[in-house]
Amino acid sequence: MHATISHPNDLDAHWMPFTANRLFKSAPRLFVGAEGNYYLSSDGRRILDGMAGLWCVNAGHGHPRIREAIKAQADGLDYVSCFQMGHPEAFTLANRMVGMLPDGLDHVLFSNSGSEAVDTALKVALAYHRRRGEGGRYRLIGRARGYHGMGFGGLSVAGISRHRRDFGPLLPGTAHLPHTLDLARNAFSRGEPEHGVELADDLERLVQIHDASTIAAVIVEPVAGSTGVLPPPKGYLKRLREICDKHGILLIFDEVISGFGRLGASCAAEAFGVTPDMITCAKGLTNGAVPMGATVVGKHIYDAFMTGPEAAIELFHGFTYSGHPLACAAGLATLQVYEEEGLFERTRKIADHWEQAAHALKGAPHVIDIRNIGLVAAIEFAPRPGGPGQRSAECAEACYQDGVLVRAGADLIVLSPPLTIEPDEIDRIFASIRKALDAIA
Ligand code: PXG
Repeated sequence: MHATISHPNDLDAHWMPFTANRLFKSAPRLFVGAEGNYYLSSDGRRILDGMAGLWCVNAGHGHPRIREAIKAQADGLDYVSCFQMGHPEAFTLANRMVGMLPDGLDHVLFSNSGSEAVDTALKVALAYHRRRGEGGRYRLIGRARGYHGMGFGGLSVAGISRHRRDFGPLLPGTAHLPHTLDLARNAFSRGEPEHGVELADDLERLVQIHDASTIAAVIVEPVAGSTGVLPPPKGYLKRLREICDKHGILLIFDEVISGFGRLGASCAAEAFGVTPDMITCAKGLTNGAVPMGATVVGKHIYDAFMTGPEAAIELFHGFTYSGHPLACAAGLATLQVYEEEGLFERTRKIADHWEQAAHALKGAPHVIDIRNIGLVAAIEFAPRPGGPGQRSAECAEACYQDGVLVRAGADLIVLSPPLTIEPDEIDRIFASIRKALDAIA
């Protein structure tokens, strides 16, 4: 029998995700509270959250409106399936989302995470073509350095080798576009880089190799996030849209990070004026307070399924928790907060200060690139000879000791604070990074 009392210092049973478990458990970092732009650590310190949780707490932690909405929903209807029954909030939330997203994104399939939203989009793309008599379109195209979650579908179109290599051949019939990072031409760009629109033409190369009739969809993050913030080169997304249109290929924007305010708009599609056939979202949809993902599709896609006998299920897909009442309540309250507090507009305004503060790090030790757009930024370091990744890990640790939480990637510091961040807090984040860099070899 296992003991039924859990000891706070018994860390063994939880196999932590994306974590060096043994290292963490030898020196755990635990949080016990959060409010606004700050975490409270278990050693009693207030830590400025430079990551909005994990790119998700866009309205700040513990927002009273969202908290109350979740509580009220838990007091009312705890759970009902959305399979052949439902509850009002799922419909209301879908309507609100469609109302705030650009025209052409009209119907919402709910799920529980970005990974599920992505796998849903990929499956819908395949089924859509089949419904229309083009079942030969099975190929799914992603991009190098792409991150689309941890499901087999998303991983198959993703382009981060370390995430893929342990898991076998993944889905057959995928291909990848090149990534858009070009330090030689675009280092220290502010916002969208000047150079690289032609990288979208690689899709024509893939069409030449595979033939358009085998290609179902292209999926990209409009701004690649996890890999280290790669804003799209000017004109790139538009070019991708044109090539997809020319060949009847669906375009999917993975907006798990770029959706709901990060770019000062409802989504990247709005920010860049390019409408894909589907977007995937999660994270900021519920302010991270309850897990939820969503795949939003154009009317043309939905309509292609609304044929055949009325009594027939149109899409054999869904999850136990699709449209979960608590997630819907959190989502509704979150969207209301974004609107009432004008957070997307605020983001557009404060993004200038953010950009200046980020780029003021140019010239700091080891810094070889700074990239930013909306309220997101990455600072890239020259790797320490013989110790790749060490500088960013040491920098993030020093910032944490200084009371600022930033995310370290491979020789990168990645930042995406709550959209509620104040100018002096922005300054504090970058001052902390500067101080750390001055001390790092
Ligand atoms: N697509 C994108 C673009 C994402 O950024 C997912 C899909 C998957 O979402 P879920 O909810 O299944 O995790 C993501 C998630 C990081 C980091 O360190 C980023 C994510 C998740 C975990 C860590 O940047 N993004």
